[in-house]
Amino acid sequence: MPDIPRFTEFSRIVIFTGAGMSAESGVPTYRGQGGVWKQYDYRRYACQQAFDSDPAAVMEFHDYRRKLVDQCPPNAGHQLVAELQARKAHTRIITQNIDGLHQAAGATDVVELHGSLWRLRCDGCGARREGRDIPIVPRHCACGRYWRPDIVWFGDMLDEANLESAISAMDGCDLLVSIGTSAVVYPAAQLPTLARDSGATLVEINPEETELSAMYHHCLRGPASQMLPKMLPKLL
Ligand code: BV8
Ligand code: ZN
Repeated sequence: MPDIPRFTEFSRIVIFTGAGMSAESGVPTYRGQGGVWKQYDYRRYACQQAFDSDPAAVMEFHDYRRKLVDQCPPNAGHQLVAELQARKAHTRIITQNIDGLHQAAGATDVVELHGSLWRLRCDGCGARREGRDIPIVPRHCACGRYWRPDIVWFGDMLDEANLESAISAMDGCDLLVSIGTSAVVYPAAQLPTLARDSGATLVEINPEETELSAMYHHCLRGPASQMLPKMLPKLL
């Protein structure tokens, strides 16, 4: 197995994360055992149709998810990624996660491709609000409409600006580290192939094989918090 690449060897690093990045914080993943979509049918609780037909049930589900995630601290993997970004200019963090744990660990300028559990928007008047209120109150915007979780649900378009900054980060990087994603949700799953096409070194950190493992130069088979330190400079 060729030597594990070290962060110090690169100058434009992209860290691309999925739910596995937060697994060691206690946040359930989506498709493993105990996965969110195994317990809850997203068609009832986490999509536009459900919100349109039963906003109260959708908001209750998001109260529950906020309560769950609120107990989960950033883990050593989040800390290391935030440290790396602080030390190395041009390090970009692109996440599919909605838990805000990269930011809680001190990371900045995080691209949240699928939105945020901690942000609400009103599709009536366009208002947005960030907050950690559990349960979510008030339920209604001043204009009278229900606040909607500012999350990209299945069938929703991704935010154009977010997608563009993710694409340009992938096109311009020399190292792409994909951490804790099963690579099945599009268009996010496609992004690492842009890094490959631009000649970057590709590293996958995941205890399991994924749909895209074959394209990676290095697959570190283990949990994020144990695999990431292997990419730090060798001790003296
Ligand atoms: C869209 C919101 C236009 C948050 C989610 C082709 C092109 C475009 C779209 C599609 C297409 N084919 C199908 C579609 C539609 C759909 C899609 O991709 N479906 C899939 C399932 C086939 N895509 C969409 O609808 C997207 N919108 O494209 O709009 C359009 C519209 C209609 C039709 C065509 C085009 C919107 C996608 C966003 C959906 N939002 N959730 C929420 O409510 O919670 S889905 C959900 O999956 C989350 O967002 C999550 O971020 C995302 C990806 O999941 P992962 O993060 O990978 O998590 P998962 O549990 O799957 O895997 C965890 C991994 O971690 C595992 O591999 C595990 O081994 C590993 N792991 C575990 N422990 C650790 C670890 N790794 C490291 N360390 C550990 N300790
Ligand atoms: Zn409003």
